[in-house]
Amino acid sequence: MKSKTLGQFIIEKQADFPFAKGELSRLLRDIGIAAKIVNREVNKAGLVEILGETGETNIQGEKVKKLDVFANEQFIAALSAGGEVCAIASEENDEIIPVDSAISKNAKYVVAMDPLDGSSNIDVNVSVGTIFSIYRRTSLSGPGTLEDFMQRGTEQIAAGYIIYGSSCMLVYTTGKGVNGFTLDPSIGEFCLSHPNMMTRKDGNVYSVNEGNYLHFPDGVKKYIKYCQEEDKASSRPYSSRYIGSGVADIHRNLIVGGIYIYPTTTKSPKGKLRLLYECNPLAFIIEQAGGKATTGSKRIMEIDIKELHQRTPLFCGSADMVDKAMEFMSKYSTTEKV
Ligand code: AHM
Ligand code: MG
Repeated sequence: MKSKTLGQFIIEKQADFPFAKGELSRLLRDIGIAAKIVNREVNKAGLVEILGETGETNIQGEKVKKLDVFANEQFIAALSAGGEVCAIASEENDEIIPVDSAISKNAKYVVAMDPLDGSSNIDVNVSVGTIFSIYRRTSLSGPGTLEDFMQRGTEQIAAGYIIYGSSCMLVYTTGKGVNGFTLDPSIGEFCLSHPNMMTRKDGNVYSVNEGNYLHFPDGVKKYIKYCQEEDKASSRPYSSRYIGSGVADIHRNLIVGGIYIYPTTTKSPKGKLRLLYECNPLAFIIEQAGGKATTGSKRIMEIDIKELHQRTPLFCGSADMVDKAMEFMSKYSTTEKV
């Protein structure tokens, strides 16, 4: 028997929201459609020279777009045309994009996204991803405003990511567990392949860019050394795995157990990753899968947001591993709390 498609699953789950009129379902469906288009382009990237600089012309005489620009445009187009969104925030755009059209007049939601995460991997045939986060608008009507995005991660209505990997997967949560769908290219549908994803309480993979070691807070340095120590009882040394695409690293750790850390560095004293469209959605998913996501001292989803592109350090993954890393942070990096 064929497994459930994303569309079937979304319709079935609508019963979980007795007062909802189907807008969120339609919004998730719109995201699924844009994801398929982006996946198609990612798959043929090397063939059509889409990797060239923005502004060049390809063999069809079309303007060549960089993949991240292409992905941004696809998601904006799908979300604007769907009519459920009154504003979009994107890593690619300095300001929010208000959606002002007849069909979005009664839109209840805003979407924050990183349309193509893992930019250093785009040109080298390594997994990249899309991250999205959905909030209910706080403004009353008309196109959405910046204020609509100034909500804590705990207010997210849904969040998810798409990983363009050896297969394409869409993973999302609406706060009732995490479900993963794999794109079946033969029918062009996302099919439920990973129902009720739960991460391990403990793991033995750590993911951090150790090239920045000298610039890490002492707590992180000591934790990395702890990961490398020999200790049979706790299966150490742990394995180090770092792809450099946050979605891919976190997806792997979600499945096998592990910790992902992007701490502050002397170069990025506030961390590198963005709270609104990278850390909050990933944190929502990880928590829903039984894991933890913190700054090293505080829960990510409870951070007050003051700027659209606000950065934060991120420690996330298996709960016991995050607790241990936080223990090291509080012992050795008390002055570096964010
Ligand atoms: P990006 O949004 O510019 O792609 O930056 C986010 C990415 C994450 O996907 C990844 O985990 C991290 O940055 C890698 O950074 P670094 O190359 O500094 O290790
Ligand atoms: Mg990113």
